[in-house]
Amino acid sequence: MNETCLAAFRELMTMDDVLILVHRNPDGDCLGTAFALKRAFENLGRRVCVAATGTVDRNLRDITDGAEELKPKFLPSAIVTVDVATAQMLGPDLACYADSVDYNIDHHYTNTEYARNNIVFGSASSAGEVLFDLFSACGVEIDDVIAEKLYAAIAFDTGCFRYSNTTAHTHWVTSELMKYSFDAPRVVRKMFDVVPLRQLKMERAALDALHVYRDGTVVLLPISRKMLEENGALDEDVSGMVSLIRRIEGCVVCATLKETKEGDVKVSLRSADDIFDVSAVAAVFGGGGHVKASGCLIKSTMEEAEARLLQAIETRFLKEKEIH
Ligand SMILES: [Mn+2]
Repeated sequence: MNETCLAAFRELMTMDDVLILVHRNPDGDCLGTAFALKRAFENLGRRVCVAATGTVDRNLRDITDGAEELKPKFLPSAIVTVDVATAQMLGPDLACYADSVDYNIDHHYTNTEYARNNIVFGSASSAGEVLFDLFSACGVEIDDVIAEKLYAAIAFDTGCFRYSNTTAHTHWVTSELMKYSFDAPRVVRKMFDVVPLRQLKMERAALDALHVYRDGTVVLLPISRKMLEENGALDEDVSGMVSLIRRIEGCVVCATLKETKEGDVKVSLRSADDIFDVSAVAAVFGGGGHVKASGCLIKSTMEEAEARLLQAIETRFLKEKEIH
């Protein structure tokens, strides 16, 4: 943590009427981090609110204290983003704030530093881990509620401490958080394990439609609106499906291609290990993320999106061959 970042964070913690923004289609990390920061401001008697484009998935609503929609509630005097790599990631509902972000707290090494103050630590597992370090360094008091939200954030982005972004420091932070009083197994179970029956049925249908390429090293899963409708599934039911296909033996790169309500294709990319950088593939389509987990939006039909994605993956394979 360098002094410039700490000074910026200390300045943020003096603010009132704070608007905390997260990325579109919010995940457990951005929500856990945002609601931990919100609680810290509330403990100081400040007015604060969290806003997002899109709805909160059912399995993340414990973090948002039940809220399904997060809308700005007042004219802010300070705007802070958490876990937002680029201003575009704010999505259409929050695009009006894109040029006026005061503080940007993040852990994506692809962060474009679009704010007045950029507090970015690319080596951290999660935005939650960054916020814990900032709270500790600046003496912001942590309570049981903050500890639970930060735990949720870190557990989410590390896939319950299984991904390679989990470091010794991540475990140390988690160990500090677990000294507080909250039900950690429940947090994890709510986020990862509990699913409605329709989701399992949807998964069965999706697995029947897998597309396997390059001797099983590339696995693509197209999810059409028709497939969702036939199984009575919601968009949120398929948001974690890319992790399911990533488990397939021999798979190096995998992706889900989900047809959106608007008719575009939302792509979630994963690689099984560090030898393939999926963020480079996502970047071809204006997306981004991490080496092993990235996403992008392709404005085309499903068939065309799959063909273009496959081409980009092929090109990247050749590039990776040069590197390794
Ligand atoms: Mn994150």
